[in-house]
Amino acid sequence: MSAQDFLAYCLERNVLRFGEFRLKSGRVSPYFFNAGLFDRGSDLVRLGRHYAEAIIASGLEFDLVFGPAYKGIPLAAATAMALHSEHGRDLPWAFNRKEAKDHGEGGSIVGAPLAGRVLIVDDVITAGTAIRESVATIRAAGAQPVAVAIALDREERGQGDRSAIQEVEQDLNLQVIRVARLTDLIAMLESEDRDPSQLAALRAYRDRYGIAG
Ligand code: OMP
Repeated sequence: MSAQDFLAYCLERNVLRFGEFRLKSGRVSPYFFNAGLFDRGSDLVRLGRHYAEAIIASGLEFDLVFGPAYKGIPLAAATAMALHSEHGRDLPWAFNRKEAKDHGEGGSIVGAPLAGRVLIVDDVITAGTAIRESVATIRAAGAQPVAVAIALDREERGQGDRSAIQEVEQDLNLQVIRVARLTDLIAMLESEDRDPSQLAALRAYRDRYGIAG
């Protein structure tokens, strides 16, 4: 399963769309990746396999899979299942609540206790804001975030001049594992006979907000 197979599937399921979208960072993007539209059981099976394959290929050593609320939760569950069913790795997994519960079992972490080397599973990194929150949650629980696996690396600049991924790697000390990146999407559109205006808009956006090179 290649990055382009994954992106073709995202286009087919409308998870990846072209248009005009205002992002969390305030940037206005000609494309948007909406992982919430993986809304069938078969989507989760397939998605989990893509994440698990990228994670195993990276050679990362880790002890626990963590899904940040809300969108990361089903992604982490699907990934933990695929790590077991496809790769024989039966690992603990957990997620956080957005608001700590003050009754019943209490606390803000659900699932396995956070411990050891934690792999975060999330949807997209643009400027890197969301991932900072997850790192803080895991550290506060006394565990060590070591990597983040994402479906799409939009390959944009972060909060400063470096790429968002460089900021995450250098400032948060996290390895970044991605199923696909903007470069893969542009290459795929170039190889297909598609609407040239979509490709032009993607290139213009990359020139404005993308990483150098
Ligand atoms: P940063 O926090 O800027 O890295 O943006 C990542 C978050 O933006 C993701 O967790 C999503 O909530 C959202 N997002 C998408 O889901 N898909 C996109 O294509 C772009 C964004 C975004 O707003 O940048």
